[in-house]
Amino acid sequence: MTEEGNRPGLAVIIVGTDPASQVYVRNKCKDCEEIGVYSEEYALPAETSQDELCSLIDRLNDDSKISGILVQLPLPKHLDEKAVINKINPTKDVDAFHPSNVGKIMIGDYDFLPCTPAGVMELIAKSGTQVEGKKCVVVGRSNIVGKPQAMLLLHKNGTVTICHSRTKDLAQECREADILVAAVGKAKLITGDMVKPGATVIDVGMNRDENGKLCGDVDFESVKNVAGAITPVPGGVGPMTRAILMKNTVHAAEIN
Ligand code: L34
Repeated sequence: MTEEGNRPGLAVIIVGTDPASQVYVRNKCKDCEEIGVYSEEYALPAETSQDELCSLIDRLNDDSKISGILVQLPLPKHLDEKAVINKINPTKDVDAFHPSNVGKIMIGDYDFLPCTPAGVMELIAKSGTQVEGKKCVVVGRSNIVGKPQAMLLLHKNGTVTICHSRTKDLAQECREADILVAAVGKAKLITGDMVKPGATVIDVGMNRDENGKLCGDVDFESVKNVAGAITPVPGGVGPMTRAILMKNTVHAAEIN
């Protein structure tokens, strides 16, 4: 694509100095370098105003070097996340967070899939697990992971349950899952006694445990002996999320 004058380019915007977000953004830019994607990183101060952020997005929407635009979330509280996402040209929305892309995913007719849920589907497929007809339980209902995750599993003909903080008996719901996706953000919430023997367990969590160590929503030590397949944290869904981002960026260059 570069030789043909259509080198993919990604703009990554980070507002503020959250150390975890800084690591994720740095990794994304490194990934670009590794595969020959042009990248621009915008590290904006925490005090950045809505107008300043929106004018930057306007400028990137019009910049032909930039095929994908990613605004790292969460944003500082004074910024309106929805309005910011709405500003991104949907054909450059490599996160697939824009309402028009979310709607397209709902009807199964899309340009991009959101990076984390699509990465999870890839991990499930590569583990050799068929989704069709299986009981799939997604724990968590965020717009970024839980909801789109459930939709992608449904598209593959899974029978999908979404659990959340008001679910009556989480352990029982989880025990029925052939495929269990944990995306709540609570360290080691899912323990071995909550998992069906042989189940495929995907851990989307990115938490710190009591010793400050990176850990997922799944208690890996107790679940690994019960599950048929399990992803670790780190080294599981996170790197896969970044791989899908690269795929989406290349696709964005094709459609822009
Ligand atoms: N706009 N905001 C936007 N898009 C996204 O797709 C994200 N997300 C989530 C947070 N905010 C976002 C990410 O990129 C979470 N996330 C993400 C991506 C990659 C990794 C973690 C979170 C990752 O590479 N994790 C490494 C460990 C990194 C470390 O050492 O801290 C891993 O091996 O899991």
